[in-house]
Amino acid sequence: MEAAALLASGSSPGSLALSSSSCPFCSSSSLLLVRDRGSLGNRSHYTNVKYPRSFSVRASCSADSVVTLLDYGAGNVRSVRNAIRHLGFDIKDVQTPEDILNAHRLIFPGVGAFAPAMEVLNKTGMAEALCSYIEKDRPFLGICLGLQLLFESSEENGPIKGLGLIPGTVGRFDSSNGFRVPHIGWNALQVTMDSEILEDVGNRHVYFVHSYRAMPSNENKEWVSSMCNYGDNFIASIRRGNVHAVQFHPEKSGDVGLSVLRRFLNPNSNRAKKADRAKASKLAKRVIACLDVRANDKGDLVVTKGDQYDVREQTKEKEVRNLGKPVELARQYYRDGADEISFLNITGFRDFPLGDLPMLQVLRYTSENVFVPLTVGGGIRDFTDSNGRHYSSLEVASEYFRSGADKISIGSDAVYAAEEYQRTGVKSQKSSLEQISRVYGNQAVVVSIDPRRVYIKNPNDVQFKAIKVSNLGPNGEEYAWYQCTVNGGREGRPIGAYELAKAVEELGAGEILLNCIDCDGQGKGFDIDLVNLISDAVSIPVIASSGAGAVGHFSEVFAKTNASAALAAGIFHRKEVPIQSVKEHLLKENIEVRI
Ligand code: 1PR
Repeated sequence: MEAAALLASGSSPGSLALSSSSCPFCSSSSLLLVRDRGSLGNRSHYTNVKYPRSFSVRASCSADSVVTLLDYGAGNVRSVRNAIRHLGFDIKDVQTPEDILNAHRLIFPGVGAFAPAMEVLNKTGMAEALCSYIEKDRPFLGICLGLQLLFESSEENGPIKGLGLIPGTVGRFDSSNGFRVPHIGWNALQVTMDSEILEDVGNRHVYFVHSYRAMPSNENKEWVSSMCNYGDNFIASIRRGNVHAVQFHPEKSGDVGLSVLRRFLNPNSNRAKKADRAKASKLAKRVIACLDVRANDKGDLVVTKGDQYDVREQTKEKEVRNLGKPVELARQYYRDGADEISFLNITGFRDFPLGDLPMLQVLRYTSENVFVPLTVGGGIRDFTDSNGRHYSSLEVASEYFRSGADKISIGSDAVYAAEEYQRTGVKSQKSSLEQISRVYGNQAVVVSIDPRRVYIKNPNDVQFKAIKVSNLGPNGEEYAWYQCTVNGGREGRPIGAYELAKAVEELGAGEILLNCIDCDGQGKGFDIDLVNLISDAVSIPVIASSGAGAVGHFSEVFAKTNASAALAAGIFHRKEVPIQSVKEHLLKENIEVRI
């Protein structure tokens, strides 16, 4: 019952938590229904927070404008709620099985892992109500795990019996053939059956994030409305009458995803189809905009950007560089076509992130109308405040998730966890990385690595993995190893980026954000040697970061390495290169991207 204990200590206001491994949006939440323990201790923190009007559900509304949401207590369905409200609908939460039976339309964004979800549904009588609702052909939309649960069984920690409405099983992706698991990113659908809700998808990508998938068979072919290919064909959506379910996340698939939701919520909506330039055929390479955020000397939260991690102006005053307001920039990048947005709270290592309400507010406001995945990092670790109150890293992460993050990114604390794992050879199960990935699923946990190049003459001079580098060192050195750092590059640690990447994959990381202090802010291109070293070492997706200065740097990193995504900051903030130009360049170079 480790997870239970964990959840009991890690839950926070109004949330329930469950052990998860299949879906990060579908994050958190417990079968144990841990409710409103006021985990922040100091609720008064929240009393002054003004939520925007759109967060409140209107009290009186007609049945036509109400959507019933089956959120069986799991953490982050905030994005689904935001998307529904953005489309002008009100939400009624399911409290009892009768609420399901009485729904006019029901959305089920399945949350967490298959087994605990089924346990909740069975214990609460919701399973029976769901089956009855669906068998009556009432309007239903399942999302991600909400699709998988309709099948007979899942191999996720199983076999575990599902609702059994659709013949077939749910199994894990096979990573042995070189496909990175989890399947994270924008992929293409092959539509196999008319389905109104998919009408605007056309040749465009939609966002997936999962390690398990339902397999097509002769027995379920009458249900399947689209497939997706990732190593093999899996079921991307089902449809029978008024019953729909999608494996992808419409609430995170930009405007095309919103149109899927809109068509489900309002089947009569007939929107003029936009000219479709897209030719989605496979998993796209992602272009990510990164916002390094910190308080400036006046105490305002600003987006900043350094040269090799130095974010202060080269003037007498040495002020923190101010490149804009986080929420505004994030919205801008969403409109410009960013596939994902990352916020890094770069002083999180010394400040307590839950004391940093502006950062949580940034997430809340951003997630209201930015419908692509949001990652947040900085300061995710255990913390004891000045009153002696202990906060677990899981509480910190939970607060980020609840505020709108889809993934959290761990920097310094992952380095300490990897060092300990290397030293002892034992997974302590206690590190922030292990705890958060156990509860929220590894798809929700990114490890951000901040390595610095250390040139050496001979690869045998160090105990770390060293490689021959493309550009010689200052004294003609042909080799280098990449030393990991913590606290924003301030302290070098006795572990290499290669060793760290392998260790954090084993400890439960779902993705690696690979920075490079030498290249950061230099605009001379990504460190191709480093990206190859790390992306060949692990089977989880790697995001190349640091050094983008021109569109050609993006095509170079995708052509020469196995990176799944490329992240940039400075060129976007300084408006040197719009995201759209990066995408158009990549398309010209025959690199598939989402447009
Ligand atoms: O250690 O868990 O508190 O996390 C701190 C996080 O903040 C880490 O992800 C770390 O990378 C980040 N960070 C800490 N200090 C700085 C700094 O700049 N002084 N920013 C910092 C790191 C790196 C990138 C950047 C790219 C692209 N920023 O994310 O955006 O290098 O830049 P470019 O395209 O302009 O070259 P913890």
